[in-house]
Amino acid sequence: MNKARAAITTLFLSTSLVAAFAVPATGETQAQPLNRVVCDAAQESVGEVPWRCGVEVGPTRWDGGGRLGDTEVDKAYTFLASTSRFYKDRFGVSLTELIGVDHHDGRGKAIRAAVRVCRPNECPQADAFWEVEKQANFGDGSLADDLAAHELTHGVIEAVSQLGRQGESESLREAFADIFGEFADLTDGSADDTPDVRWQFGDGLPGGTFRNLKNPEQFGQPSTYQGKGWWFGGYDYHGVHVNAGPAGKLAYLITDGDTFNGQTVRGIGLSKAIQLWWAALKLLPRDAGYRELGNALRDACKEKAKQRRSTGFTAGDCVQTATAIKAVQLP
Ligand SMILES: [Ca+2]
Ligand SMILES: [Ca+2]
Ligand SMILES: [Zn+2]
Repeated sequence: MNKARAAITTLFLSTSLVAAFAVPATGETQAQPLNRVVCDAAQESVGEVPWRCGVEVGPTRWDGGGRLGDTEVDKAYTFLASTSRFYKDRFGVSLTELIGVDHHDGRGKAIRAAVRVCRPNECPQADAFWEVEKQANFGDGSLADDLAAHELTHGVIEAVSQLGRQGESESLREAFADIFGEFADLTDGSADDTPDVRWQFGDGLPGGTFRNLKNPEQFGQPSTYQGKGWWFGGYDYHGVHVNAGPAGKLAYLITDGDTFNGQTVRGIGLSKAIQLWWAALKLLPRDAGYRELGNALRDACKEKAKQRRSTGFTAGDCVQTATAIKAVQLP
């Protein structure tokens, strides 16, 4: 008995020691203040050679210093803040702590971004991408609130989820990046948040909207699992984005509600939808696909409804969530 108790005490001690030094996977307890570093790639190719903002290339603007007045740099700087505010306000997560990196350049752990980024043989180019080296890269004309939040959310997904790097898992990475990108856009209070652009993705870009979560078909994405427009040709760059369609549609249905595919959904509203998708992201098992997404959303809702007083979720919200999942025909 004593022996067992001693063993348990030791276990507790070592667990708390580990807890004291480990960075929590979700970053929820971190209070790291916002710290940004933004660089101008000036149309250099990023991705093949080491190209770290703050190391190989000096920063243009950072928290506490630098030069104002470069439109692209200033936009990136602003969107790093608005996306950080979204994660802080909604989930208590410090984005700087969670996805920032310290290059020992004197700027500390910071969210890093580069603008006017080119790719080998593609210059100028209007794509944006997140690098595993923890840097958001924006091509010419790729700066909008939803797309910036999309790229930073790739870093978040890498940090808090078990989503894999192939098949439907890779599509769900794109889907969650779009969904949280649009959630951040819808709640950032920007002047362009009008009802007619709700759920449009890239609406703030010079090139305009290029995906629509409410109506994925508008840009050739399917609304239902393996439905019209589904890409059966493999999960290359094209396929992963196309097959993110049903998840975006699902986020729209759960949030706003609608009648679709013979099902009528009463939306649970933006605040609860944001919490639901966050909980589901963290619940997804390793290499999850669409079947696991449906399970995670249903399970997350049930858990929240159990704590109705603190979460505001009701059993009825979970019925609506299940109906929406049925509407997009998840397996
Ligand atoms: Ca917005
Ligand atoms: Ca948008
Ligand atoms: Zn993406």
